[in-house]
Amino acid sequence: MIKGTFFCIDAHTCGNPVRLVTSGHPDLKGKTMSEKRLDFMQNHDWIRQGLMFEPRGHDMMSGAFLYPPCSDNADASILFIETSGCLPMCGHGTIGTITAAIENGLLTPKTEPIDGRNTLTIDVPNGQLSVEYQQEAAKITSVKIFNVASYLAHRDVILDIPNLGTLKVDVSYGGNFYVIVEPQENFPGIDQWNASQIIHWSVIVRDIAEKTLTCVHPEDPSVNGISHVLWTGCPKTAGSDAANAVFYGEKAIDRSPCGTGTSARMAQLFTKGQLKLGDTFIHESFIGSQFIGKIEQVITLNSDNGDIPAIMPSIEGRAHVFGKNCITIDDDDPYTFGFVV
Ligand code: PYC
Repeated sequence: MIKGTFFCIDAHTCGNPVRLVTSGHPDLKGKTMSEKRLDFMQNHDWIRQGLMFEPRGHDMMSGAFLYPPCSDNADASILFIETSGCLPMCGHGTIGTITAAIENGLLTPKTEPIDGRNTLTIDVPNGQLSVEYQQEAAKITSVKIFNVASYLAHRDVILDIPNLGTLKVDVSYGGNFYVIVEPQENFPGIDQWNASQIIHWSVIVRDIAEKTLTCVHPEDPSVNGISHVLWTGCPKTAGSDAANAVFYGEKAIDRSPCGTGTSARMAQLFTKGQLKLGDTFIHESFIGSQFIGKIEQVITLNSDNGDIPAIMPSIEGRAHVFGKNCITIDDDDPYTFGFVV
């Protein structure tokens, strides 16, 4: 028997997939996207599993549902679904969702353009985003997200990694918590490692960092835990300031420069005095695609342990829609909820 039928628009942001699900939305309990995300994870996660994992998805698959706004001032809300779970925020996912939704008439801004800039306000599980986009005829040619406050959570932590040696890492928040590893004695840089090495060591580094360090968002404790590892190295695309390989889920390396990862990296570099207010930061992905990051504002976050210096970053990139599809999830299918090899 068919459990669910889902129309989807498939797109990619700088190479990383975004599957915008346009029908089959479960009714979610809660007033905020944070509460709705928890309800989805507790009661409807089979939809994510069925649509993201093989055979309907793959290791890197990532997607979203567009919901009506939760706040009075917002145009819409986004729930992110990924192989790694329901992220509180996803940068490449937002860029792809906005592009696919506007190009297909699923989202129209409430407000008129300001000074020629098209703007949107979007509720996401960990806060609210302002979004600006550029349009040429029917195509969205750029989406700029003003992301949530980002900050360095732990600095210069030594992790002992069996069979690799010690690594000095930082942990930074840009919508998700990232372990950031820069080139050093036991890590030569992403340009010297292949994808299998990055995936192999990421699983171990994330696990050890998660057991060693506490990461809880000061304003929303439901946002917690280290989900990603961001490895750095020499860029290869002209104009890039830095390069990364972002690991997520069990086997994925982000094909995009990763919006929340770029925000986390800018917060780390800002706190360590290597970027300042107003700086742009062109970040390159593992496949050489680019996002433009910028430090838009500097703020202070209040936590029980004192004030935390933080930045309000923006990330700009482009997505391309390449297909539409109707996916069914059937009880009789031996892989109703997908599988991970
Ligand atoms: O762009 O924020 C991002 C992201 C998170 C995981 C994959 N991409």
